[in-house]
Amino acid sequence: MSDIQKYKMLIDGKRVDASGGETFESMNPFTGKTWAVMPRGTREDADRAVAAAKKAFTSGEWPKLTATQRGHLLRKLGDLVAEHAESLAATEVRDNGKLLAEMGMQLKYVPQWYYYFGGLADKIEGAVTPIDKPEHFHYTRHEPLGVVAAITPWNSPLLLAAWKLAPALAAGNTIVLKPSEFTSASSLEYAALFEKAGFPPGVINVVTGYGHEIGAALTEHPDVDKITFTGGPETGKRVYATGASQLKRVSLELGGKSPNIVFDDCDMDNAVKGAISGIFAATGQTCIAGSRLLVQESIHDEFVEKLVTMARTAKMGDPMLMDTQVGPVTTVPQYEKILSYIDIAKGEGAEVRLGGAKATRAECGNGYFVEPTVFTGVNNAMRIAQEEVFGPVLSVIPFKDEEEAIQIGNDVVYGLAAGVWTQSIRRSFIMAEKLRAGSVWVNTYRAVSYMAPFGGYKQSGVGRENGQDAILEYMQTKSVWMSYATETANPFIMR
Ligand code: TXE
Repeated sequence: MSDIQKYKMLIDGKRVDASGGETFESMNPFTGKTWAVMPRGTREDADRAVAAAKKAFTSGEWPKLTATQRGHLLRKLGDLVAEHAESLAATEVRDNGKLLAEMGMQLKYVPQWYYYFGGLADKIEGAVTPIDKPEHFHYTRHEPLGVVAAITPWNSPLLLAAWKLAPALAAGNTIVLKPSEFTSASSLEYAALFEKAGFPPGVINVVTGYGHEIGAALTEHPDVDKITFTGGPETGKRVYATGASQLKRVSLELGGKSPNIVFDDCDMDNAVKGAISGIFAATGQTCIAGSRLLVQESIHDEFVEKLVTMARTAKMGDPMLMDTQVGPVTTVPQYEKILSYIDIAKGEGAEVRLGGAKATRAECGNGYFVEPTVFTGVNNAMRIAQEEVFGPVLSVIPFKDEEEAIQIGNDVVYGLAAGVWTQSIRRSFIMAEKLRAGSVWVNTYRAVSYMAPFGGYKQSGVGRENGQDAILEYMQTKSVWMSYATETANPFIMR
């Protein structure tokens, strides 16, 4: 038990255990063994963290800082993330099973969120209105909301925390961050950087524990002004309903069943790579996974052949090795869910063209691995085409023409992303317009940036992250009226 790492939460600038003293274990999905224990935060801990965030919002140093000074702190945090990128990446690989090759890239990129929103902090300007009332002056102010509860999932903890923290802090809010119980370690290590960067105590708090315990307590807390949540659709709906009961601001980034659409006029080799990165990167555990591959009938068989040939070469194994291409599934429930969807697809009559089972390759050891799986003969009404699997499982669906591609592409409850592979400019514009998704990629897939607004249409979410849209999700507009009339008008008449 001695080499098991013990973590503490961060509340009001102090490293603390859970109030009840309880902990839970975190597993390394490659070894299948417990490697760390985390505090099992309680309702009381949620109260303490929210109280600290509220105090930091209303008194002390934070509310006195200018927007420019907040920007400096954010940029300092970005520098510190860059400095600690290697060790944070290693923690994420151990806790989450993400590939070191991907985490290295991701953590080099994460600082950009702090630099971008640090720069944006002092550029959110109100307006002077040419108001229609004589002898009145009117202007607007964009003000922070207050205490933000940021709830993150297990698939990309530090990246998704940055998507929330950077705009929320730039806007002047204070935060309680709760990472997923499956992958809390990196966020707790991250917490050490907040103090180093110079954020006053209580501005950013990090609590850990189960979603139905401390997660629910945060969303129900009357002093939480805004909830920003990334996670599964069912939990998202519950969080939305809880937020609605107190009319809190809520933004949600939920699942997807994104179509990756391949036309017969595409560059086929590029499209094959795009299809593979859409579904097998990050072991398919991404909300933007291109899990429905729509292929035009005229090239269907040739394309599937090329796709399967390339996907078959994917190297699985230890995520710490730089040449591993497909790592383990992060959690045991997720592993079971993926295998059960593979059975569902088989039961529905889909044909396994690749994989279709757990991976028993020697290099996968005792880890939770699923073979990269390709199903053909899928029609869009099947559950495998309608429901999010969140794993390396691709459903190939044939289509006749543009019109049918749009119809099938949009025929799901989700609308997070879509890909289009074509050499036609006309078709690119039409598809970009007609696909009901928050992000549309043409001849590329999985591109995201701190500059580009990201979010869902339909049941994929509410609100936008990234880009200039994101900061306004953490602000509210105040209308200020001033009169310079020498005499106040008739009080019984509305002006
Ligand atoms: O997510 P949850 P889970 C999808 C994916 C996956 C499914 C379930 O399909 O199979 O969701 O994953 C916290 N009040 N995505 O169970 O439950 C929880 O502690 C407040 C897509 O891991 O949504 C964690 O911090 N919070 C997704 C966070 O919510 C609660 C990424 C997400 O957990 C809570 C991950 C409650 N009642 C999974 N219950 C994406 N959009 O990328 C749980 N939580």
